[in-house]
Amino acid sequence: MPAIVLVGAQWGDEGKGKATDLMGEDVDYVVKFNGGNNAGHTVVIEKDGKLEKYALHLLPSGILTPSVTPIIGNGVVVDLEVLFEELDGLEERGVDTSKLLISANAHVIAPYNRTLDKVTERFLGKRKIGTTGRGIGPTYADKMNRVGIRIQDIFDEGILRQKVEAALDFKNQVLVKIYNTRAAEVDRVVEELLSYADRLRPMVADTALVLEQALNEDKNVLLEAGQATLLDVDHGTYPFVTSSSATAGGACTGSGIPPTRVSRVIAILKAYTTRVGEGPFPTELDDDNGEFLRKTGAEYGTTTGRPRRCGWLDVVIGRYATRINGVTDFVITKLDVLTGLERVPICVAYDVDGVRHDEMPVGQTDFHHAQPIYEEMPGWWEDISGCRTFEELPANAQAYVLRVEELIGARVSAIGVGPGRHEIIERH
Ligand code: 2SA
Ligand code: GDP
Ligand code: MG
Repeated sequence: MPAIVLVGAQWGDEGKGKATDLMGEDVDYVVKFNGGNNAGHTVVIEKDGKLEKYALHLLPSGILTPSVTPIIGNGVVVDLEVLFEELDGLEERGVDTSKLLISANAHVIAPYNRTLDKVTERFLGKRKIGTTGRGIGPTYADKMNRVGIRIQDIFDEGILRQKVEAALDFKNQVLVKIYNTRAAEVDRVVEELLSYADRLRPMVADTALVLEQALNEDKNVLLEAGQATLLDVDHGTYPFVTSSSATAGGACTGSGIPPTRVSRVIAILKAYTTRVGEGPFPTELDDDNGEFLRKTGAEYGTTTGRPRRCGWLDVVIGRYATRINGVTDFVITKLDVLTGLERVPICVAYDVDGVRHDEMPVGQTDFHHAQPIYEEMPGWWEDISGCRTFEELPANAQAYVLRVEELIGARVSAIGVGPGRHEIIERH
């Protein structure tokens, strides 16, 4: 059985967690392949007639489904303190987390990289990226610089010490001389990381091999992205991006599954657009409509609680996501949030200094200047949260989805009409 990849089409928070959780019922393995605890996936589950909300940061959303084996792939950066906090939190709520596997090659977010992330942002001032401050960027920088600490290093004190020394050699000069903060002490860092070794050991595996064997046994594997297409370090709005590969290509490098094994790429597209942190956002709304989307859609960061910037749907981005990820089908989420609007604008192209662009501009400067060109669709007022078939949706909501489908150039296989696990319309 081939693998399925699930990615975000915009700037994140499209509802990937809910989509993964829903698919969890049909898959055997859910693999997180990029990012770390900068991600925030909210999953709402009905348990004994009550709605229960789970906010996951580092762990794959599939951990909430008992039959799933959740995997943290080699492309992920792991904050060990957060890992065990999150596992303890879930165990306390009765979730069995014993099946979790972690790649021996995943990198560890060392405490000094959390510090560096925060002080660098402060140092950048107006030029900051608006990171989540979790140490993600500095940890990926260490990985590329070949001074990173990997999960497997935690089990060899001698190697760990050498690596921490190598990493801190230069960093401490930066911390002290440039950022005017305290130096990190090798002994302290080593001691902290070693303290996790015993609990970590049984979870660590050659996860690429585990997945190869699973695929050979016809198991279903879902590769779940953190962040999204426009936050991808190569294909996003650089430098206002995260530091990992959040697009479909990253699913292979971040898990060790070869491209020939992937048969389907699902992209999650929110019915409007949000962004957290700095960077260009052509359809951003600084008016009552923006406030309406933020309030109705509860658009606040799952990890940091930051209010998300909100704007209308941008299908130039949708088309770009289709192309970069090779999307086979889209899940449109939060269609219910658009209920009650007189007209629903869709950005179909950009005006860049008087020139029309139907595709993402080649240069980032042009993207910063892009003015949205809108097409307006008639709105609907009916509560759609109870709809379970496409035909039950009001005619104007159906027309909106069909127009988006036409504009993004890929099939819409499901539509989210509420946060709950089963508030979804599947189209066959
Ligand atoms: P980082 O911390 O180095 O990855 O930040 C770099 C940029 O990536 C953005 N980013 C995100 N954008 C949306 N959602 C994210 N996850 C959380 C959530 C965010 C939160 O799901 O709500 O709670 O604030 C996420 N993670 C990273 C970030 O805003 C920077 O623009
Ligand atoms: P992720 O990072 O892509 O997993 O998304 P987040 O969990 O950060 O943000 C998506 C939010 O939207 C969560 O609070 C979900 O519970 C919620 N959500 C997901 N799908 C829907 C939907 O169809 N309708 C509504 N109203 N909320 C949804
Ligand atoms: Mg999120």
